[in-house]
Amino acid sequence: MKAHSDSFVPEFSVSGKGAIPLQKDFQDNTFGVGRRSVLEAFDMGADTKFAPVEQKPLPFPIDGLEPVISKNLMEYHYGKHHATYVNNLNGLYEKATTAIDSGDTQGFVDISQAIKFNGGGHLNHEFFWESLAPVDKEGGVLPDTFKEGGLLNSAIARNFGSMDDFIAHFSANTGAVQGSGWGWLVYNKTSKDLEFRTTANQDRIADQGAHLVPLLTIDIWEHAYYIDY
Ligand code: MN3
Repeated sequence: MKAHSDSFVPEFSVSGKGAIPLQKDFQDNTFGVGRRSVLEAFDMGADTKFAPVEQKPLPFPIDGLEPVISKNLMEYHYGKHHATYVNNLNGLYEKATTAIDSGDTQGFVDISQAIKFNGGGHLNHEFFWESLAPVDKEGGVLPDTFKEGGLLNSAIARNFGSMDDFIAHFSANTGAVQGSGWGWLVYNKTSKDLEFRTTANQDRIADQGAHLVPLLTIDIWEHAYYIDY
C-alpha cells in the first residue's frame, strides 16, 4: 500500500524561477495509510493483512552528506535506528491485525503507545531525510525562497525578524530541548504564520494539531550526531 498523494495547497503558494514548493501535508498523507488500513481491516473482517511498511531509499547517497554527516553515522542512523522503527512498526501491525481479527480491544489499545512511538519515529525520519541535502546539491546553501526577495524569506522576516534571527532562534531553541526530540519550522494554516515548534521523543508535529504543516525539521536525538560530534 502506498501513501496517497493528495496535494496540500498552501494558502501562500511558492512559484516562479528558482522557487521551491512547500512540503506537501506530508504527515496527514502518510498517516492516512495507517488510519485507512485499520478501517479497511474492520470492514474486511478476519484474515486481513496489512501491507508492511517499507523504508524508502534515502534521497541522496549514504555518504552524500559528508563531511558534515559521515557515511558511518548515516549507516547507523538510517540503516539501524530508522530501520528499527520500521521493523518494530511492522511487528506492531501484525499484533494489531491479530487483535482486530480476534476482537481483542485491550490487546489493541495496549500497543497504541508503541505504535505512536515507532510510527512517529518512522514518519519523522522520512521527513527529516527530505530536509537534508548533500553539499554538491546545494546542501548548506540557502534555497532562493529563503533569500532576500524570496517568499519564505519574507515570511521568516515577518515572523522571526530576519533570516539571522530565525537561524539563531531555531538553533538555540532546538539545542535547548532536553532529552530526545525534534525541532521544526511549521506553517500554521489557521494563523497563516510560520512558527518554531519542538516535539519530544518521536512525537510528530501533527500531534500538536492538523493545522500545522511541517516545512523543515532537525533530529536532536543523540543518535543523529553522537558518532561525528
Ligand atoms: Mn533519528
